[in-house]
Amino acid sequence: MRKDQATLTTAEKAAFVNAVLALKQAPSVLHPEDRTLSRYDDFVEVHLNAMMVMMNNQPSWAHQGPVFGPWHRVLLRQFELELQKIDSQVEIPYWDWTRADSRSRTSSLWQNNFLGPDGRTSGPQMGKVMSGPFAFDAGNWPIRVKDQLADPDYLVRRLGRSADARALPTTTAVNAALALTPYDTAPWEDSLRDPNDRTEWRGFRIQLEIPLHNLVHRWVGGNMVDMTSPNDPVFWLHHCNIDRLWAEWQAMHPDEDAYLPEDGAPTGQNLNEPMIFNLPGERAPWREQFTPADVLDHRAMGVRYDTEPEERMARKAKPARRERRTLPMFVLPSEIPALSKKKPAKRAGKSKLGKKQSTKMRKKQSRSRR
Ligand code: CU1
Ligand code: CU1
Repeated sequence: MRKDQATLTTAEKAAFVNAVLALKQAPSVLHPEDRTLSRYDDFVEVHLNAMMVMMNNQPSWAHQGPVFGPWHRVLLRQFELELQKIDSQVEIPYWDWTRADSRSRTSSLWQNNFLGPDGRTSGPQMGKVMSGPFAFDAGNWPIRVKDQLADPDYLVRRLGRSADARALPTTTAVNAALALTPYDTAPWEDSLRDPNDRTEWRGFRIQLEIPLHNLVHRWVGGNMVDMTSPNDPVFWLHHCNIDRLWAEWQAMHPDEDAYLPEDGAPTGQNLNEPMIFNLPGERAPWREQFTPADVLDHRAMGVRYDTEPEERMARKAKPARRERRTLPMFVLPSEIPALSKKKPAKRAGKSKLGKKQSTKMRKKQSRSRR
């Protein structure tokens, strides 16, 4: 089950970090001939390619259109499956940036036992992350896939220091987005929308991607504002939260189409068309193909969030803590009914009829839960 990063134990944090570091050592599938590139770098490259097409005035495979939700859901799940090949217990935690304890540049997320801190705030190599597992100088996190060849080899962060992103999105903003329907609206490409026509910008996906998701990329800054943003491992925790919010929206609006459109969107963005993860003729990052329709039910993909009603219910159903009773000192078996041979006295109200009724009620309850 995917959990809130703020609730992870030290051991869970270490397991996640270690799996990520191991993936940065694993051989690349996209470029098996290049020993400097890793399986982790494959994911960075896929994201870079998905954004790069926009430079040629073509729709992104993943952004500024309806496919934003399902495309990142696939990327996230494929990444998680890679981590689980290394450590089967690891799941991607989500970063709920609306939580009071998760909104500052000194939150537990940014400590050296997790993702490491903000970058340098002055001097040469501004923004360079100097400590933690992903600091360049620690030796395990060279940046290999870059937007520009001249970009630094080290991880860069500027937490909350960009003038246009001083604060992370609020609960109010999240709730406002979650209330919006439908999932997305025509013309299905943000670049084709009239910037002055509000009715063209009212879908949930637009509000999720632009004010919420984009603001978080900007707040982190550095590598997170590049096309190669997955170079900062916080990318996965951020997108895990975005994915969780999409799932929450689906649960809140069961009568809405979980995804739109069926057709009329750019190639790879229609409900039953395979999404795009590589250029034609180039190596695919994984064998399977996925349409948006394939990934609308995250639970069918093996993904659970600790905030889902089903998971909350399962936790509640666990036996409650027992009330402590006072036992005599040096208690003897005869003083404990379960240990004595005497049959326990029948208690009032536990007649056969009562039992039947309660079973019936339980059945009814479990049925309505589905
Ligand atoms: Cu993205
Ligand atoms: Cu993103």
